[in-house]
Amino acid sequence: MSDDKIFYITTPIYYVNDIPHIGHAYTTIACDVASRYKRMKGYDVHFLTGTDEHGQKIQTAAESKGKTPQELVDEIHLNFKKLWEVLNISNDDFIRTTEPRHIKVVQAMFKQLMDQGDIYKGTYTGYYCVPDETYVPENAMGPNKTCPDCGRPLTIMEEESYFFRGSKYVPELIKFYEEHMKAVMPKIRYNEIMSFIKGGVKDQSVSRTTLKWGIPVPGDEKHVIYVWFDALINYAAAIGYLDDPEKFKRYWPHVRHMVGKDIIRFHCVIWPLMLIALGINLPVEVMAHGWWTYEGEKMSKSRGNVVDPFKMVSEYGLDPFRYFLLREVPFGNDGDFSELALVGRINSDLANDLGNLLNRTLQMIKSYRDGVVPSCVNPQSELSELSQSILDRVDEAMNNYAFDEALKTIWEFIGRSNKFIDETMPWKLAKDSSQAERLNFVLVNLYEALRLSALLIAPTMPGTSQRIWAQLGLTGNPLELQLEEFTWGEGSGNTINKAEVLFPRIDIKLWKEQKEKAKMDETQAQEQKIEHESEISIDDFKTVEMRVARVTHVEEIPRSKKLYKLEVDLGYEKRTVCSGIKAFFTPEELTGKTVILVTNLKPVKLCGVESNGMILCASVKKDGVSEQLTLLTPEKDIPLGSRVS
Ligand code: ME8
Repeated sequence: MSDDKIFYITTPIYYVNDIPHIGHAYTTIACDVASRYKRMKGYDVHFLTGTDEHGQKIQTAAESKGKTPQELVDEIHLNFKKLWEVLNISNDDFIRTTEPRHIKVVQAMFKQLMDQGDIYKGTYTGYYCVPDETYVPENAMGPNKTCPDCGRPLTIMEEESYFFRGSKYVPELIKFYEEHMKAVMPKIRYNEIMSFIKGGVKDQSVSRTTLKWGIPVPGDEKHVIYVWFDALINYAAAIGYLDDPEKFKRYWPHVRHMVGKDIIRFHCVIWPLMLIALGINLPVEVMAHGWWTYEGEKMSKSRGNVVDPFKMVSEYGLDPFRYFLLREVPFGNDGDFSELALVGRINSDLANDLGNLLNRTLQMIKSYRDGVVPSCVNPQSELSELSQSILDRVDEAMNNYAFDEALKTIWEFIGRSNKFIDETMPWKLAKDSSQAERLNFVLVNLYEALRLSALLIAPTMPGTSQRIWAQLGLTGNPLELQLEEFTWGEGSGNTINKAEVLFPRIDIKLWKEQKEKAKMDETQAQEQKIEHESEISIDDFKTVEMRVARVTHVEEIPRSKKLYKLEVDLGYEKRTVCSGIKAFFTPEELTGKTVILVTNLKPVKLCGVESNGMILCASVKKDGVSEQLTLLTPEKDIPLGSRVS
């Protein structure tokens, strides 16, 4: 295999302080499609993804969940692994920045830069965005000293810090970009980066003393390495920068980073400056994609409109979701995610164009030729001719990460093939025995068009490609074949399998009704959730006396379906209370439980029993009736009668 046929592609490594969302899915699917395509073009592909597990955000998220950062990352990184499984991602490796193989490379690189004088100690003062973990230059701040990216208020920070002398290498970086105009794509991002660099790049602060959760600076454990310095190195660490120089030598010269447009400065300025300083050559390409909004609005957790890829896949199927993400928006542009647009594409592109071509062709081969693909004297046609230029155009588009163009081109071929059926009218040919050869020719061409379409869609829709392949009566996995080896006409003699519907059409009217109903149910649920009581003062609250008590005895009340009669011990006195929790506990389960009792409620008579207090429970109610219920109990042992406040 020639050296040119090596393709090393990386996704950003994702922060594990959050659940995976459509942005993560998008980059990773794009890398997956590029990788699968290159494999089908005979490349030695290495596809890396992973998780970014250090830094303030993780530390804060762990604290808020009452876990150690390590516990949190061990748990949450699995969400990403699970998503890649669900999305059928063919990554060759998954790196976590908490792995020793990563940590040791980060420390080695830091040390090398320190030893050669490119990392030095200083003091840093600046406006800092805590959630984004980045200092914001004064000229880039938003109104009222807010973060230009997330809009949250900035904090002034001063700390001792190590600095990376990146400024020294700026002229070299400018020269590199002048000579490599495609090293940052698309063009708009290249221009953005060039003007940013030419505006001046300061030395970067690359350590923190304000947090603990990070990789220690070698020889100065008071500092941890800044999370971006740490994270970027994953790309080199994963392919054996220290441990496997052969592997590193093989893949590194061919590395391509795929990222969102928001993180290009890290990838196209800081990272290359680090690499120049370390004496490592620069990435071949950094490809930046745009951002998704949802139905016209910015996605955010507070709006509750973040698209959940797991949900999309379970509602619409995996391949339609993958297809939609790459077909809908030119890669590099921002895009709007709309479920209606997704449904539209399922019905038109997938069910109608692709599904019909397959169905009609298989039906005809079955009816007219007993399910066996006939032979014909010369299978060359306008379709076979078109197929050549389609392959070339798809290749060009894929080399430019123009996934939408590649798919449009494939669908042009599918559309042309459907038209070929209408023009040649095989149903007429079948009625005239003198047209048998012509009919063979038509059927062979349609079969070949499908065989090629299945191969071409395989990187984007691996499962669908495999299903078409099986229906065409072909064995093996189209993804393991080489596009170059495809020869028009080789399918003659194959026996097809039963035709099955690839993508059932979605009834838009019904779909809209169901969506409306689901929305109403959700709104109702929300409304139920936010039924608040009116505001009270702390003094009002203090009038409620609550104490720790133990349930010592439980009896049924013959006249009541809901109530138990409970004896409770407050340490200083015993009481009888009635509680409507019969549906949730047996008397045995309750006896011995430590509970919280409201002790100054006016006594009431319930089903003939006087109740002297109320046991606190948390419950989920529907239409006023508890569906789930749990007792509140103290977290640790504490004497009976202790006051709750
Ligand atoms: O930035 N549409 O991780 P991350 C499209 N750990 N893409 C989106 C998006 C949206 N609405 N929202 C986010 C990090 N993204 C760092 C990377 S790499 C050495 C370290 C994209 O989990 C965003 O553009 O915050 C970015 O490429 C990716 O999700 C990861 O974001």
